[in-house]
Amino acid sequence: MKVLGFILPIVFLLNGCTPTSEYGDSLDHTPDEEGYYYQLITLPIPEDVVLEVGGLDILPDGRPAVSTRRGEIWLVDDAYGASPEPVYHRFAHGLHEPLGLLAKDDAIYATQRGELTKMMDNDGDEVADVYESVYAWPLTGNYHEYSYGPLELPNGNLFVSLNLAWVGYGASPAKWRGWALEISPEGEMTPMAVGFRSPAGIGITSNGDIFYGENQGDWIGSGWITHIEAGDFLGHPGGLRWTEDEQSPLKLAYDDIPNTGEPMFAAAEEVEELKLPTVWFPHTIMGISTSAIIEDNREGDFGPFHGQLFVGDQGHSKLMRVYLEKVNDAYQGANFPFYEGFASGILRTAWGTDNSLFVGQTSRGWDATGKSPYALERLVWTGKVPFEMKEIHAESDGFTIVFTLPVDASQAVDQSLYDISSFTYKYHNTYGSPAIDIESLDITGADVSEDGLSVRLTVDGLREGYIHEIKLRELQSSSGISLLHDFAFYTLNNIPGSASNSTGSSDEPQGSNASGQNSSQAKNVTSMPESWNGQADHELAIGTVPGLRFDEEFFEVKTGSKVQFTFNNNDDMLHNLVITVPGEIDDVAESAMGLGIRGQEMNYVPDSGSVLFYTTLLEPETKESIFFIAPQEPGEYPFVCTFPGHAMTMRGVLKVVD
Ligand SMILES: [Cu+2]
Repeated sequence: MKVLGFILPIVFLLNGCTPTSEYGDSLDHTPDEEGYYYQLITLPIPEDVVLEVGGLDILPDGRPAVSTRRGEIWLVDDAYGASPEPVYHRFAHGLHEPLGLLAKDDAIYATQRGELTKMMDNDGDEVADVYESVYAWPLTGNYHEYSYGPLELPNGNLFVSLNLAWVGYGASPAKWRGWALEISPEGEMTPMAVGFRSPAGIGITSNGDIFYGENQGDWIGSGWITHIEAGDFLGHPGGLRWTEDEQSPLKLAYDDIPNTGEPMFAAAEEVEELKLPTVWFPHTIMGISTSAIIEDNREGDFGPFHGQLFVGDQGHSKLMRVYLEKVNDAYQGANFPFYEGFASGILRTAWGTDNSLFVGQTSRGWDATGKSPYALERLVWTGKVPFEMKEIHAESDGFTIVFTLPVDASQAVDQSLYDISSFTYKYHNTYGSPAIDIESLDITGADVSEDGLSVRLTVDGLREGYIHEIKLRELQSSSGISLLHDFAFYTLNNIPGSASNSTGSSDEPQGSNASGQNSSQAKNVTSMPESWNGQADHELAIGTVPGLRFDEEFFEVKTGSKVQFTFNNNDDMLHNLVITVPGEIDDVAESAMGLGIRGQEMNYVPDSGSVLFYTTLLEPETKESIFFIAPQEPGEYPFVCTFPGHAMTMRGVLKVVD
């Protein structure tokens, strides 16, 4: 067995240089190139080894173990150093396209198409003697029935993910296609989650959180990574045919999934089990085929991104970087370009014992920008810190961008430096989706922190559920280095604070209304105007009763009188109360529905001249009083709750009389 420590000094001696400059190739690059910060080293592969990498892990002694699409497992000696001359040693063969590999407890596990297999070398010759079936699942022979894993879970069980078959669309002709399975070392299987299309990239963080990468296809508008939890439905309904099995953790049917082309977040409002992507990878911009996911747990020895994820792309032969944060108890975050120019299509990554990143590649069956048919490479940090957007944090009214180096504050305060727009994708059974519903946002502020490491952007028009593209122009660090990558995408599943925004505070925008009849009156005045001298002419009170109804459906007030109208939401769901122009109640309710994702932030009150007065959207067990002058025109003014689904029953009449 080769010991790493004996190899490196020889290399240094030959090169006549110090360890820090061993990877001296960054001198061939300028600071505006990725290669200045990270050096890519290609490991030679002998002609008689077809190393179409399907699985990759690092043995405790530091050697990479590689499974190949042709069914072999190779152990690689002498894989380190700046100019490695690796020696390949075949550990196993005859496997059925093993697309994942795990070294654990003196054994090597691999996921074949139809089986999780444990291999052991009992006689010490580093060739597998025992091939043990841990758990097997059926196959039909469809070419697209790829199987991935295993990951080791914190409880010691193993996690595998199974592609759908492809029959012109994603389908699950054999059991558990489109599912993730948890398998104990003793071979006990528990189906964990469903909704996968092509979950080739899976990774687990040091917290034990599992993420998978999805590829554009039917139901999948663009690539993404998603945090998987037991019982999730991840988005492709092909695997739902097996939810009737008694082991299934959820009961959801294909026909429960709306195939309307509405965005996924809209579908998720109907389908509780539907898990939204944690971070979208916009097609062609952030790759075209999401693959390997690995956490940077290198404590700074791979650069300034500890705790973030690196995500591979097979078709574009590149790595992206992901910053995650939790908002409303769910992960979301931003992705950034990281490094491109790998030799072939990236499928697998693993940390070397020297904190370099091994990258296993193949482009068979799926063309890649890297033109080698297969490759094994290492990415090594040169010790130089690139000027990058390191993190993006969502705020209630914008974003905070954290940089790796202090910014030039005189530039960074210029709002015109930033462009933000938001968009989403269609969720439907056709292949992929264009970006839809694209809107630019107005930047209203750019404040630089005292240390220069972050910029707080305030914007108008954040849209919950949407992907937000954040572009910068010409920004330099305080030391004059240009940004290495000047764009990122933030997946804004939740706007911080949005869950509590709707409780009835009185700081709603006031007075911007287009109602001809009451153009001088604000529509949501929640404290008594001073001119009333503490006295309303009418004090109306309303609550709710079961069956989606108000507890009073008729009130009478005098024209031009001072009205205090108190809505006590004593129900267990959200409601509002909207007073409308006669004859317009149905139009107002319909416009409220049309607000889509923006509805809640707008209290489901459309910006319409037909709305006279309204309460905000009230949480259960909260109340709000609104104050207004009754119309001068006698008539029957309907009121209604415009929360989606309530307008047909939650309505009443405010009669205005002379
Ligand atoms: Cu309601």
